[in-house]
Amino acid sequence: MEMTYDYKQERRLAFWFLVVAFLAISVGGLIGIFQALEHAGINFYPLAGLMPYYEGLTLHGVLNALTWTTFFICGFLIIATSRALERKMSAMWLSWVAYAIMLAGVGMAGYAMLSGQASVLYTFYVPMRASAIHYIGLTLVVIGTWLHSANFYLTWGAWRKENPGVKTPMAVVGTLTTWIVWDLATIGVAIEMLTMVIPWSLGLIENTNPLLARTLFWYFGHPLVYFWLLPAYVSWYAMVPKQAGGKLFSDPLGRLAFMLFILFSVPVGLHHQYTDPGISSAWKGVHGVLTYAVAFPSFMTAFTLMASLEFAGKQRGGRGWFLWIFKLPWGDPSFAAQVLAMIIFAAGGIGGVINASYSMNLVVHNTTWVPGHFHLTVGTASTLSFMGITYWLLPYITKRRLFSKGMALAQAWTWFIGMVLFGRGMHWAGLLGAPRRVPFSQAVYTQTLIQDTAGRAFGGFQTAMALTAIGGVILGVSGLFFLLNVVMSLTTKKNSATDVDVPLAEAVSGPENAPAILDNWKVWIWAEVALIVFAYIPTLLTIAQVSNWNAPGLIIR
Ligand code: HAS
Repeated sequence: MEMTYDYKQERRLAFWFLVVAFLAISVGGLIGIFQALEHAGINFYPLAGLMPYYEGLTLHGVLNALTWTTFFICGFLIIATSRALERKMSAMWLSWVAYAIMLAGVGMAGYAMLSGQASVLYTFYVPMRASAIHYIGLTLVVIGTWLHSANFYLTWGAWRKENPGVKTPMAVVGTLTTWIVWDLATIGVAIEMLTMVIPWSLGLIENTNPLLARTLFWYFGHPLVYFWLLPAYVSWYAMVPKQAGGKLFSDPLGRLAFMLFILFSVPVGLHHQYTDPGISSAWKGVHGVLTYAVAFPSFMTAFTLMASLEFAGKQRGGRGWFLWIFKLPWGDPSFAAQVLAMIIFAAGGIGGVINASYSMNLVVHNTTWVPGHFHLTVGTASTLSFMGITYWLLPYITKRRLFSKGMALAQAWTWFIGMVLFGRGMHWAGLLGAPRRVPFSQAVYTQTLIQDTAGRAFGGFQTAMALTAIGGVILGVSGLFFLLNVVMSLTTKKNSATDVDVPLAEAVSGPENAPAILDNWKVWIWAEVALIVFAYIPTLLTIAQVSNWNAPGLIIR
């Protein structure tokens, strides 16, 4: 019965998840253009009678980094899983409840941000204070994702019973890894919200403990980045090789990479806190070493993907060391977007490895280098991949064909070019010492502190910022192509794309070659729990001794 299952329920829910994702990136992306221009001294905020800078920056981060990603991931993974397992999801009602809770949460946070009550940026560091509505809204989003993830575990459990001895398909290995990493990571932010931030914002407790809050946040915050990345890896491993016209080079290597993400994604958060007082350098060093460990599965991924692409290029008649690249299906926007995302990720990932160095981090921390890094990673490796996925996912879900392939291709390339310029500008300015999260055209601080020899404001990094702004505008054009294509696709004829399927790839070396331990989830999860306890408990005990709950609130406008 399963082969004929039409996935209608899953497609319907995925559609509604995607609607929220698209709305979020529309508003969040538009504000991004203002951010980029502002850095080059063209300040639209007062001109357009818009919101204050930090309100804009908060909306930009929460809508793009938190909302677009999370809602897209929830929608995409439900399709990837049900189709790869060739069965319906076990508890769709749970996912619908999750969706309703998440929607209410985003609505609350959106209201708080748009009414100027939550200009605390996407990391909501205390003692900056927002309305309780914001924190409760964000917490509801997380609770919703827990329920949604439960549906995946239940479905996989049921599938396993029906298919004893069969290895979990690659798309589902990646999906379960995503949820395991996420569910373990969100424990940190849930504790921060429920025991400190929400009671404080409601006036039930007077003070907060900023060091403890930051540590709990980054316990969550770094695995959060793998929550953004792993769904792109689901597509890169399980789908792109097929789109390329070939096969995945090695299924066992892919499985090993995902298992290593389970093991190492969480116990690395202190690399965001190298400059924080009250945490021992030794433990920061341990997290630094573990960060190099978590980069390792991405290096393996680079190797496996390159081999898979070469296999496909040669299958298509390509020859030589490099010429096969031109034989790849560059005319397919879904493929092009994702491979361009990979190329950018190679640079973004190396930037991450630089950040992870305890000594190099001191040069780049809190400079525009860091937003440069994360626009190459979450802003491209994930986002451009998700856009590429949209080009087959939307037709699959709606059965309406993509409005314009040409526009989609132009979108992929403009994103790539825009991000090369933007990323170059932000990294460069950061190396010159430009601080992040500062409105350059307004800040007295930067204008007096950093001047060029002629005494001009923010001297030294104008050229870098001009590049950033030009890149930002090109990204804006790309975003417009994307959204226009999505909206127009929704108006194309019903049933004009009934033949679109989820592109699931086979492997040259298949799952039968993978050792059983790579499908033994308990081992990896328990090993991760042990590593988390080892890497965090001593630091949390020290923080309990050296820091106090003594910081009242501070409201930013
Ligand atoms: Fe990061 C800060 C370290 C990956 C996101 N990171 C951030 C922040 C964000 C973020 C949002 O150690 C800022 C948070 C804030 O607001 O303060 N990051 C790393 C490391 C990695 C890494 C070691 N980051 C990511 C990913 C993100 C992300 C992924 C989002 C999705 N990051 C840091 C550190 C900081 C940090 C410090 C703190 C900085 C500070 O001081 O504040 C690694 O996981 C990266 C490994 C990746 C690679 C690349 C592999 C390449 C692949 C593509 C191959 C290409 C092919 C194409 C095959 C080694 C897989 C071939 C093409 C053909 C045509 C043939």
